[in-house]
Amino acid sequence: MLSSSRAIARIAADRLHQPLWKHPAIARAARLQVSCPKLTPRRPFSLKAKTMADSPHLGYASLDGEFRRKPSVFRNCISSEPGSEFTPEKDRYHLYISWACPWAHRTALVRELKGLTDIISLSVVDWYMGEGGWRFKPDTPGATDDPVNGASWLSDIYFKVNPDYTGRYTVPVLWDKKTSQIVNNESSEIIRMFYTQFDDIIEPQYRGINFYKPADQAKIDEVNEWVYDTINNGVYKSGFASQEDVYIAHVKKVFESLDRVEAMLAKSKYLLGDELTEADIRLYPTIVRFDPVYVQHFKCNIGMIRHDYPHIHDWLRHLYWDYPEFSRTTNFDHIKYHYTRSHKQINPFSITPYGPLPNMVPKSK
Ligand SMILES: N[C@@H](CCC(=O)N[C@@H](CS)C(=O)NCC(=O)O)C(=O)O
Repeated sequence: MLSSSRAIARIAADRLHQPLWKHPAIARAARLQVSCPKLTPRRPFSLKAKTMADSPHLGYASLDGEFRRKPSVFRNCISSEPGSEFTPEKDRYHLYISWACPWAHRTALVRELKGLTDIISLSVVDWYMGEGGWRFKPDTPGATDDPVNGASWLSDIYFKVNPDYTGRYTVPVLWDKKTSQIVNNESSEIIRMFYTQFDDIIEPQYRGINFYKPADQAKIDEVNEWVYDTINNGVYKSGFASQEDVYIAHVKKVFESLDRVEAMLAKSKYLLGDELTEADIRLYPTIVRFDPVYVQHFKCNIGMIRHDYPHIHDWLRHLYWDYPEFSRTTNFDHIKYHYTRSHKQINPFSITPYGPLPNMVPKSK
């Protein structure tokens, strides 16, 4: 429920046709907030600072308050080029994902959009991620076991490839059953392999669908760059910040970029015109998590998609309700439970907020 002053400000902002957070009353409140003395100690976890900051699994910020995502390690490519080690073949590759993870979400989505579900098999980890990382728990609705490697933990797969592995055990993982190794664990590269490399073996109706067409690449790259930094990863940088000034700097950038997206979607159906492109595919997993999780859990609460961003909201509902591939790969239970119950530093009692209701507003409203 909105406080009455906020509700009044929202109505006034609507009348002025400007984003809520730019309304003078809200801007004034935001300025006041910024100038408040810090109530939290600068290093809240001082006793365990080193361990916490170094924790690879749970999203703790570094000692300067910033969350920094580490680069992915396995970067091979599936390619039909002569001499390629990883050639496109049916039943050769297996994709490990979490329904909760926005990066893994992209890969599951493109696997569906490109008709690869019969070509590349899929395992889904449990939504809970603790100190040991992701685990397989097929009793959880929506999760599966690991029929390929028989692993109990995702880390087993990384150690199988390299017993001395010291990186993070992240999803997605694209696994090669033929040579028993990880092909790639970087979502932005996995989706591009899916666009083109399997075209000779997929059903004819999916061939030639390319969400990163050569003519559009420069525009897509440009949008991807700021969307990644300030929205996809921006929500994490806000939510995992351990100092208030760091959080405020990031949360403002999130909403500045949402305003930019809103302006783009006011002009066209998709981010870059009349066609769905990679730019939409990379934005969707963040926007679909925004109201249900990021607003409260990552404190990205200057506005909500459903109330403050009508064009983004229309775009989101179009993708979710009109494309079965988007709704089939969106599992709100895994999304909500994962964030709210895995990040104990943010939500120590693991109580999952009941709202907002519904997770996805119907198109007619
Ligand atoms: N750059 C990677 C990031 C993947 C990533 O950070 N996945 C998170 C889940 S949202 C993860 O598995 N984290 C486990 C960990 O950090 O130990 C990609 O886009 O594929």
